[in-house]
Amino acid sequence: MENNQLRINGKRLQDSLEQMAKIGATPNGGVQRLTLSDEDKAARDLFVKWLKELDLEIVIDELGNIFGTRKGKDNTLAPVMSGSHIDSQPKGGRFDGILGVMGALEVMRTLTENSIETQHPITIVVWTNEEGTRFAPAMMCSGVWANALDKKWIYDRTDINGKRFEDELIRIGYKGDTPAKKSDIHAYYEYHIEQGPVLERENKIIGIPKGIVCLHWYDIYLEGEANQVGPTPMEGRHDALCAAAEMILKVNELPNRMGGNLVATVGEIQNEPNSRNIIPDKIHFTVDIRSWDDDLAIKAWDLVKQDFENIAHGRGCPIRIEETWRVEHSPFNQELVKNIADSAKILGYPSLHMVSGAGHDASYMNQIAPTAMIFVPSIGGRSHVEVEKTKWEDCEAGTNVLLHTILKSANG
Ligand code: HGY
Ligand code: MN
Ligand code: MN
Repeated sequence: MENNQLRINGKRLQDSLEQMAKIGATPNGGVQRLTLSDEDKAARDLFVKWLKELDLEIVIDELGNIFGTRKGKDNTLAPVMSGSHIDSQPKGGRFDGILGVMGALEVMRTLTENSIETQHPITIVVWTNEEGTRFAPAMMCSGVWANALDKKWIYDRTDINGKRFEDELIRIGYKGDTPAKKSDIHAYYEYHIEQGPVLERENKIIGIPKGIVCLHWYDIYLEGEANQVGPTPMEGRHDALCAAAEMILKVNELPNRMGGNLVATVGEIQNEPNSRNIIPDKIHFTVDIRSWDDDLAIKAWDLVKQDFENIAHGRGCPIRIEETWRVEHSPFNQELVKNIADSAKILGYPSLHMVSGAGHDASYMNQIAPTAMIFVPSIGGRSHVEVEKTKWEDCEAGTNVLLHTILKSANG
């Protein structure tokens, strides 16, 4: 069969996604596969089993990144790489991350069953801890692999229960010996759900991001003065939760104040002692700021940081600020973007150029290799929720685009 007649097996893709969705399944149809949890391990074990069935050369590195390589005609050439992540948000969706992994696996299966040989080798990858929800920051292990984050710092990161990243990696048996060090990559393609409303609104099937926005993460700690809520007069209180409340609204007002293309969110908060009859005295909350314009995001942070200092001072609640993580915006490789657009056109799928508001491992891969992404629509624009859903025919369409785009790059 001519290569351009090739199509993936949509039923097999759906079946693999449905098997993965059973691992960490939540009551309302989502998944919870937090990084380095037992559910993450179970999904990794199943993925490795499927790699073995394809006779791929499997490598697990010291951060638990999993690589499966299919030989090419010339194995001195750098591989074409494709993949994403298996970990999910708490009560997350059944497509985020795993679609890109199952899509790349389906491409490997299709090439193998049709005995297609490619010039370059092809590598499928699962990156550890893309979400950054249990262990911050996000895109952690592609970040180390791309030499942008420090392994030691990552190993010592702890979750809310004080569990260390490295200890959890060892516990699930995925701390490999191979150094987590970048190697030469001919092209990196990541296939992912859009996680937003644009493709559905514009009635398109394939999204072709020109790149990913910058992501800036901060952690804020406030000290107040706990006391009995009854006898303590309102005057002179140091209520840490009220200080946080004022700060959180300042974050929400930021995009309007900056007048530019920027989003700002407080997603996580811990309040202690969290008892209805004690004035709160210990708060931690997170700030997430994103924009295509890195400077605008930094200006926004400088502005709201000043607000935080003023509010903390006014309420007598000392503040500690951690500038936890920043990854620059990532404009993708134009040639790879064109490859995707050409594949969508040949396959007859309507496509749309756009920007990714969600972060992906492609943010770091773009710093070290030619990189681009393929999106398919999220129904209702919903993601990071149990109702996250993409039509099976769109999953199939996106995987066919991935197949032909990889073939194009793998045959030079
Ligand atoms: O935060 C993000 O956009 C990604 O889900 N880690
Ligand atoms: Mn994702
Ligand atoms: Mn996600």
